[in-house]
Amino acid sequence: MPTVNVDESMIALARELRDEMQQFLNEYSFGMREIETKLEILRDDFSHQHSYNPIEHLSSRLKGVESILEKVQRRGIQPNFTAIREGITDIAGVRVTCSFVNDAYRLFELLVGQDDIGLIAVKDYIAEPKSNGYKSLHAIITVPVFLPRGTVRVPVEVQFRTIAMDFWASLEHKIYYKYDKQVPQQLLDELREAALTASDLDERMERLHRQIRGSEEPVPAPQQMTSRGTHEA
Ligand code: 0O2
Repeated sequence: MPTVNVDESMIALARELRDEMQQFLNEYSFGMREIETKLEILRDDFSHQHSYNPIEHLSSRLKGVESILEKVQRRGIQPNFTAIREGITDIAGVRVTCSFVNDAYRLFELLVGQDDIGLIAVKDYIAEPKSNGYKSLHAIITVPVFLPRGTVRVPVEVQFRTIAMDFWASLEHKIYYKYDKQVPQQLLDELREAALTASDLDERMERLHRQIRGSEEPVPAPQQMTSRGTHEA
């Protein structure tokens, strides 16, 4: 095999870039873990205090490098860490799946109401679904991450949705990619109809749930709590 002359300085540069990229992604991963912990604490406290669990499922994902670069290109963002930090706010994502719409809103309020959380933007696709039928409540929030080199505020996209919305979105996502984003009109129409059926199911289930639990409010309104999380008289 012929020997290739490897430029040492190029290798050093590549290693530096790799380390910088790893540090960049680590910050998002730490922020994501902070948010997951906050949601787990809310869930566990409700389960203990009210024998009621408002969260059916919690999941999180870190955007892959390829997917970040695709968004950088699509949005015309400068390919440097500072510009990417400012321009892309869904590198860290947490999804909260609830049984009922009401719980999705309550958990959103309880999370963004916490002292160390900053609210950057909200997209309420539950109140205003997308034209394809997609529903979810999206919040871009920031959370402080305390590192030896200082504190960084990390943006995390949190999606709140019901089980029915989640079922619809995961199927729609699969169809979208199966047809390489060119979904036949008939399927699009059926998906829109299925989204309406899912919304109808959400309403019925919430009504039934209210009948069973009566006027009892399993998840307290956040304004009833002090900054230390204790209930005000
Ligand atoms: P993944 O794999 O879930 O992370 P963008 O579309 O990202 O350029 P923006 O404004 O950031 O623009 O998007 P938005 O509206 O806040 O939605 C971002 C995320 O919401 C998506 O992330 C999906 O998770 C979800 N989402 C939004 N619209 C739809 C939809 O029509 N169908 C489904 N199934 N999910 C949707 P990613 O990064 O696309 O994917």
